[in-house]
Amino acid sequence: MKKLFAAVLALLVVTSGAPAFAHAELTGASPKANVILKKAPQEIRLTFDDDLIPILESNQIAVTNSKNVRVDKNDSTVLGNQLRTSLKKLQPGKYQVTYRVLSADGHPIASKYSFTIKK
Ligand SMILES: [Cu+2]
Repeated sequence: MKKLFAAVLALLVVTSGAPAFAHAELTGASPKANVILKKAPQEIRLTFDDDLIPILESNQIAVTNSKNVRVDKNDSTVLGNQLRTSLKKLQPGKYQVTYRVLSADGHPIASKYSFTIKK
């Protein structure tokens, strides 16, 4: 009986120590990473495999041009597992998308990618 109790206790410790959920991963992006576009996009839309936690400004997309000037409208909004932001009128060139989100398991995730608008 003592042995069984110890085994149950050990199991509880192991399961509670492991994360209940894996953190959100990017499953889709519009525009996609490294694409060369003919037309300027009007927004950035990122999709994750899990919902984001919309607390204050924990979920943000920033888009910058080759001179490191922000070209997004700084209006990032969360809708379930999606994060979107509007863009100003973009000229041909290379742009960098930087994002930071708070996934459902409480972990912040940050990454970046770029896309190009053809002349
Ligand atoms: Cu996580």
